[in-house]
Amino acid sequence: MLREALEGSLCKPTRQGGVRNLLDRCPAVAEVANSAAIRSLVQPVLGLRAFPVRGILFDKTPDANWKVPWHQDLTIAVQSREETTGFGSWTTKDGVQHVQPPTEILEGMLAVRIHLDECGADNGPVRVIPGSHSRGRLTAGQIRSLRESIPSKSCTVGKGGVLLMRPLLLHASSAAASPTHRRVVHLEWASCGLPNGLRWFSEAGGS
Ligand SMILES: O=C(O)CCC(=O)C(=O)O
Repeated sequence: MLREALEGSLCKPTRQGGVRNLLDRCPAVAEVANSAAIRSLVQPVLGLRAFPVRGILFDKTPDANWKVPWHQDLTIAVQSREETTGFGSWTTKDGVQHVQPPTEILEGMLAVRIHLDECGADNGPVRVIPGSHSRGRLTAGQIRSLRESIPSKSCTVGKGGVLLMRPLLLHASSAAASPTHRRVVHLEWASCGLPNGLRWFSEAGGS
């Protein structure tokens, strides 16, 4: 169902290899995000009140065989810009306001990555530094020293498999050695509302 829905025009990956705001653009993705199967993976980690807040489709193809350097996911999507203590680095992506929230909000989040295609060693899998998510927001120097001291793990996942990861987990990914399609529906979940009138951009349950 998800694969067919993503062939629809609003959900089709662009040449940059992805689609943002999937929870709003693609009802089938919102349905899967809210399904009992996905909730049963999220709730043991974030609790019963967790709700999905963002969906992104990532793909790697011969035309868009991208790579990303080591980083933590520090940005959330919100409905509008409300200057708030602890929130900074405001940006707009695809017309949607994004911001870096305080670390505690990121610590209460989880990403569920649903793999629509096989993602083996040659398909540009995500590589992670195990345990790095428990060290808060990292400086460039801390990222360098963690990379030197902890061996990375490559997260290969079979077709239909799901990978759970904390946004603060240090991660990177290489271009695919054999690019075909490597579609991943990346769903972010939160466990709390935002302060000062800020609202999650996709509000399938939160405020
Ligand atoms: O899917 C990938 O290869 C990388 C995704 C990523 O870097 C991210 O979610 O921040």
